[in-house]
This record gives sequence, structure tokens and C-alpha cells, in this order.
Amino acid sequence: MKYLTLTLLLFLTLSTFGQFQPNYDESKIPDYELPELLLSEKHGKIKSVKAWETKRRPEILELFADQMYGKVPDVPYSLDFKVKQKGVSILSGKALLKEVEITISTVNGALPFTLMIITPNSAGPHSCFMTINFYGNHTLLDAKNISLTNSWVRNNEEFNITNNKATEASRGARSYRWDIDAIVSRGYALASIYYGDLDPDYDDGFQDGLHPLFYGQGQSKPKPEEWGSIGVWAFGMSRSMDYLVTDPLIDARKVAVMGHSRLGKTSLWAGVNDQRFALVISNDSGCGGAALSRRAFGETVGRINTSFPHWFNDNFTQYNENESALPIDQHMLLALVAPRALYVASAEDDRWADPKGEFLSTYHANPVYKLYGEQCIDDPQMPAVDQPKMVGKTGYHVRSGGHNVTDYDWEQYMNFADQVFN
Ligand code: GTR
Repeated sequence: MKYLTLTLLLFLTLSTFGQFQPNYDESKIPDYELPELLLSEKHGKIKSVKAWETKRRPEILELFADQMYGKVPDVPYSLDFKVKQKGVSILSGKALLKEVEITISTVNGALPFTLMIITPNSAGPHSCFMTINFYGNHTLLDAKNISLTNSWVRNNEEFNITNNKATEASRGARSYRWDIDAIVSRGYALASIYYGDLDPDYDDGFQDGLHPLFYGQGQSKPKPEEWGSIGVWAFGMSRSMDYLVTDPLIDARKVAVMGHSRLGKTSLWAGVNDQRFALVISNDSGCGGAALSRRAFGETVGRINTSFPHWFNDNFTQYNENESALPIDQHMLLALVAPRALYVASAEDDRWADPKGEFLSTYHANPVYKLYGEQCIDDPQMPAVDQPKMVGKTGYHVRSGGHNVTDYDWEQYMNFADQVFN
């Protein structure tokens, strides 16, 4: 009996305190006040584009780097580009495949990763989507010429991935998320890198991937303010852009950076740091991405830092269950994209990512677009499901269905890109 009572007690304790219960009730959202975009403690009210660009924008960017995504260590590096193959006909001659090995080197060593570029088989230069993927470039399209990564890959029975190794059988396994036919048919190029080439997505104390290349003498893990995995993945997107700007097939002034979920957080961070990206797209990026942290709806800061301790920097853990102490919120991240184009997409059933919080931060980024005199979404009413809204430089939709990237999402990205690139 005593044993039974103890077991019951343990069970009750675990279910009450041990498990995270996400809040999905709008009425239970804490009262919150968002930090003001155009008010700086140090510089006062920000009234001009010049004051934004020279004072407030750098201040906010520094806060996100220092308190959340992490800083790139100040270590010199060099880059090398090797074109491994090009002009390879794919998609029944509709498109051409190119692969470029990009090597990042520091005094500590070198890390190569592969940038895959698919261009329409027509005269360029082409507007381009620069993307990052979860299972390897070869999973985007079933084409025998796309090379397999040698890096760690997450096992997935459905995709025939075992022993954390890319397999022939996984070619095209994720093609349902990449509407490449439609993309090239509409004249766009698609570039992609595999995130695991830059940093395998598990918590190993930052011993593999790019982090060790950037350690100083005697250092064995990033400092509390230095980058986590998202920072490294975003860095990889920018180094890919370093190549794209040299490629005559690509129109470097019309490159969109795009990612989904944790890689949507990544594309946002890449897009705010690297102003060569003319359009920044977040697909279902949720907590630590487009969603407002202070709403604590679905996934929270504490939860994300517990489940994925390697994504953000160590400083970010001080906001676990303490979102109101954040000196920033995610509308400020989105505002750093201005005056460039921004598109945020949610999915109705993806409540974990807080669709409303993703919309609200898009809306609350508007003061900076207005400061530039740009049109943007400035109606606080969230658009209805499957009713995309594109106003000047910002766009948003909430699609029916769940956490995913669908042809519908791509269609909106291309519609918006057509609008802002031309
Ligand atoms: C979830 C995580 C989300 C999102 C997602 C994904 O488990 O809680 O923040 O990033 O993974 O990347 O698929």
C-alpha cells in the first residue's frame, strides 16, 4: 500500500511539474508589453532612417546576437569555392544542376559543404531562393546526379535513412516539400545546402561541425554570448550567398532566403544579418523565429532551450519562463529586415508555432517599414485561413493544414517575389 501511494505520488508530481503543458488558450496569455522598436534607452526616440540605421538597428541586432542566437566569434577565416559539376540536365531537360563545394578554413582546420544550385534551362540571370534543408540535398529531388552528403543525417525509417548516413534510397524523399518543377517553370532558381554539413543537429557540446574551427586557444565550447547551431546554419547560408553573388546564372539582387521551422528561424537570422538577401521568408518558424516570445503560446523559450540546448546561445537560457525580461521580442527581428521584403507563413493546425504570434510580430514590425515610407501590413486583424495578404514589402498567410511546406506555400512565395523583385 505504502508502495502504491508512493508510486501514485511520484506519478502526480511528474505529471504536474515534470511535464511541460503548452498553453493553447488565448485567455491565458500573460499580459505583455512589447519593447518599442523606435525607442532606444541610449538614443531616445528614433525619428529618421539615418537614426534607425546608425543607432537603433545596430543596437537591436547586437541584442539578438548577444542574448539569443549568438555572435560569430571574431576569428579570421577564408573561403574556397570548387565547382564540382555544372550544366547537368535534370527534370527532363527543364533545369540545370550545379554543385559547388564551399570550404571554410581557419587556423584550426577546414570544413567543406555542398551548395546545390538548380537553375531553369533558359538564359539567366535568374532570381533565386536560397534555402537550407533537413535531410541532404539529394532528398529534394529524385535525380541521380545530386551527390550524397557524408555528414551525419537524422535516422528516418520512412526515408530509408539508417546509421545516420545518407542513402541512395532517400533520393527525393522530401521532394513533396520542394515544388522544384513549379519553381523553375516560373523562372526561379533554387539553391540549397544541407544543415548537417555545417553542424549536426544534436547536442554534443559543440564538438563537431563548424564550432571547433572558431575556438580560441584552450576553448572547448562557445562562450555564453557566442553562436549555437542556428547561428552556424545561418552563417552557412551567408557563405553560400558569397558564392551566389559571383555566379552569372544568378541575379544577386533578387535572392530570397527561405527556411522551414528550425530552419525558418535560421533563414530569419541569416536574412537580418546579411542585407544582400532582398527577401526574407519564414515558413512555420514559431518560437525563436517569427512568433512573439511574450505570448508564450505553444512552444516557449524555456521549453525550446530545454529540448534543444544547442540551438541558441547560453545567455538565452536566462529567459526560460521569464519572457517578460527579454530586452527584445521577435517583431524586432522581423523589423531588421526592413526596408527589404519580408514574408511570414503559418499553418492553421501548427499551434505549437503560434500562428497568431507569427502574424502579430509581422504586424508589429510595421513602424520601421513606415519610417522608410514603405507600404506594409498595418492592419492588426489576422488574415483568414488561406487568404494571403501581401501589402508592399510585407506578406503573410496562414494556410490550412499542419506544420509543413506545401506547394501552396511556394506559390505564395513566388507570387510575392514576382511582386517585390519586379
Ligand atoms: C520542433 C521544435 C520547433 C520547430 C520544429 C522543427 O520540435 O519544437 O521549434 O523548430 O521542431 O524544426 O521541425
